[in-house]
Amino acid sequence: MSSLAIEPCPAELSPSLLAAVANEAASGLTANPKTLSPWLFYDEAGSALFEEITRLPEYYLTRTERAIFTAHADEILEVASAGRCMTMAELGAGTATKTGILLRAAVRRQSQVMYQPIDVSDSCLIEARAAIEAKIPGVTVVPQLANYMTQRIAISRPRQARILALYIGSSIGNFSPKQAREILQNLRGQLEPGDALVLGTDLAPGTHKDEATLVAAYDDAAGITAAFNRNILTRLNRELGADFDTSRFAHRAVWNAGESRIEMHLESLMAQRVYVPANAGFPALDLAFAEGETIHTENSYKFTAASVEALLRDAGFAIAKQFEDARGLFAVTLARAV
Ligand code: AVJ
Repeated sequence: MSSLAIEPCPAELSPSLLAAVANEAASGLTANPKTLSPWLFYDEAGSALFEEITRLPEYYLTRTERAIFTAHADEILEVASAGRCMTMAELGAGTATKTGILLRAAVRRQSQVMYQPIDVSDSCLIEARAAIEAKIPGVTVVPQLANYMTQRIAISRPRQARILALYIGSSIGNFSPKQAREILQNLRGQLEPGDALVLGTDLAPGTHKDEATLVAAYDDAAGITAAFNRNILTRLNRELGADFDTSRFAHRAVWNAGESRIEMHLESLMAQRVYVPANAGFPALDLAFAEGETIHTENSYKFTAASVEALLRDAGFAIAKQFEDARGLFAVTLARAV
């Protein structure tokens, strides 16, 4: 398969990004329990580590979703378009290999397809446009710079086309159920009845999947996920001048059954202090860590067929079709705006 993988985007520490990072540190590290937002993972080094994660033997998510798309792309496009011309819009980028499978299926049905990736990173969007237009003739990329979590998105609809929205890669898993509902409601606001959504969700452990399989995906033997998690501290050292000793924090991946989520934490291996200088108007932080205290860095929510359906229903969608891999690890849901 020809690769559409997009190179990690170059680091661009604009004043607004510096302020956003300083804000996360000031609010998250003074909270109890301490937290940091998962978007902080994705600096240049972290984006490269995430690409590595997607190829790990334990991290079944990416390859399983890709296999579902490969097996069902034509059917997804057939059901979604219902005989009409369509345009595709995607929340979040960095998943261009998987999007490519659906885009190729779309250009088999109609010679020209408009693809609208929506992302917060300008450089990612520019690279995505170049890669896709070069590799998939017939696709016109119309990027949109927006944060789909905090801003209203605007999807354009050329000549009465149906919209097929993509929210794949288990990206929705980073958000609480309430935030997830808001994101899908925001998206639904741009759609008309009959438009479609492809939602990729990782599944909770149950009859088909054991907890160990799930936890291993977030705690791989090669230690890549541990490096990805610790990189958040390296980033704060570089961008804010903090003095974290990353060797004094251990990677932890924990299944929280009550909340149906994997949690990633960085556990302080000893009592220690960490200093973060003042940045962008945020005050300096003199932080105390107890031995065993953690920084909660990520939630990755896991679903059941029923919980996906309930989430979609609350946002104004009805399920058209649900696809799972043979091992019952991952679900791709095709829903229709009602
Ligand atoms: C990019 C949010 C889908 O939750 O599986 C991978 C991020 N974190 N390994 C996920 C992640 C640790 C990933 N998502």
